[in-house]
Amino acid sequence: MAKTVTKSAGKSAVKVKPKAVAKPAAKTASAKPAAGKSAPKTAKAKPAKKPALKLSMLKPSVNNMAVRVFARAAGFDAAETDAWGHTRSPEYIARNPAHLTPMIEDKGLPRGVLWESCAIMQYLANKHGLEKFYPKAPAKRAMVDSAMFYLIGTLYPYVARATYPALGFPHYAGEVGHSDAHPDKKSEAQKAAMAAIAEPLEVFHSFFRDGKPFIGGKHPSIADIRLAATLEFLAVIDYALPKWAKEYMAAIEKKLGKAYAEPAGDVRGYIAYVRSQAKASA
Ligand SMILES: N[C@@H](CCC(=O)N[C@@H](CS)C(=O)NCC(=O)O)C(=O)O
Repeated sequence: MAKTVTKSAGKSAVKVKPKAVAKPAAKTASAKPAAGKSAPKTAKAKPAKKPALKLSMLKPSVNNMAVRVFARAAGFDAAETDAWGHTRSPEYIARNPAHLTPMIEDKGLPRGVLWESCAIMQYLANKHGLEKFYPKAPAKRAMVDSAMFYLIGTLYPYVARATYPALGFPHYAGEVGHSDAHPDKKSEAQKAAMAAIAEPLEVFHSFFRDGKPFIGGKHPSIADIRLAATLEFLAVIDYALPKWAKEYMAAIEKKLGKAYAEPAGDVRGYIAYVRSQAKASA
């Protein structure tokens, strides 16, 4: 497996507050100040160590892009393993029977690994106190959760059905990819999914953002990262995004800088590649 160690949190990326920076629990438990008390001041405070993260990922995937953006924006020292071609190997399946990426490895987890992009971001934000990305107040947190569940359960299936055929993803667990229906029927289903995107997309704007720059308020939350990453795929079908969505994506990229642009570059590069292939064979 190819291993790439990413540089996390560039200049423009969000800095993790020292309080939020995690160290491996076993080593640091005794050094942790009591709740509510600040750490004793030392003459020369060492720069906070970035929390380590082991992530198996696929570069062309927006499910992966969400976690990769979050890891960089939150300042993790992320070691990324490119799992392309390995997700169905016996070794991978022994750890992750769902054979999915993104997947993190963490000794604190009951089974040592965790998949599902939103669950990964929720876990890391909880573990490291990253409230800027995932508010702690129950009502605010509920809105972020609702936006993410709505995305995974409603918007994403439409986006997948509309874009996966054009992206050349063979393993989509949906009717477009797997059914043995006539190609015309598949094309009809793809078009219907494309048409269905507009309604849930508008819900993110009118209900979840509700006049705020981001679902998270002034700062992008994990739901915003998940939404912006999802919308990246729509370029492959030349989907006409509404003006607000284009501005919203640009605002997230501006706010998160390299943390967003680098993983987005992998997705955009893949889209450019499949489009050039499609042109060449036309
Ligand atoms: N709902 C999941 C979707 C994960 C997913 O579909 N991952 C795909 C890449 S986009 C994958 O790893 N596929 C490899 C395989 O099934 O072997 C998430 O948000 O993480």
